Amino acid sequence: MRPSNRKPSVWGIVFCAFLMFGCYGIAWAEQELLTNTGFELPITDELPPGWQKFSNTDVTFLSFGPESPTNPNMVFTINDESNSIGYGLRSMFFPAQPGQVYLASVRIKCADGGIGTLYLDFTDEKGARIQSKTITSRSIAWETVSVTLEAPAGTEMVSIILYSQTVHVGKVSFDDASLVLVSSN
Ligand SMILES: [Ca+2]
Repeated sequence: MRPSNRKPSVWGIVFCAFLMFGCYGIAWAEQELLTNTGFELPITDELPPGWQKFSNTDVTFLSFGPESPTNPNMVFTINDESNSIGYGLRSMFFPAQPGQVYLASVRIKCADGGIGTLYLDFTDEKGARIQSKTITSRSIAWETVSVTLEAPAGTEMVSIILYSQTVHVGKVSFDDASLVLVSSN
């Protein structure tokens, strides 16, 4: 065997630095709570894994498919044809505590007059709303919207809702949803 007097290669150093930086990056990153954030997983039981219908939404007005004939990226679309019925998807519920601050975001793209709404929703143990915060978009190009809110007293769970409100008519597409805990008091 040759004596081990070789100096580490530049690429070795770069690789080690990459590993170290990568580990720090993971430690720093806020943990994504949602699964199937981009609606890429195959539909099971009418809905994408990681999502449930909101309230009494008629799922026949929800669709999941490629962004366009030439873009296979999957998106979630609400085809809202009613000015008296709202439709939406809710994420799963996640345990939350009063004082925790959450950040929710999603990309929204509207068509045919549609308006999209993102809810950050704090609920009790039965899923009843305690407090929520919303943001809407009527952008016809993809737009990222986000909301931040501190969980109020009584909070047991946090979730997000992607919604087309009761009075709105049109199409709304959603993609790349996110829900993260940003701080705990
Ligand atoms: Ca997607």
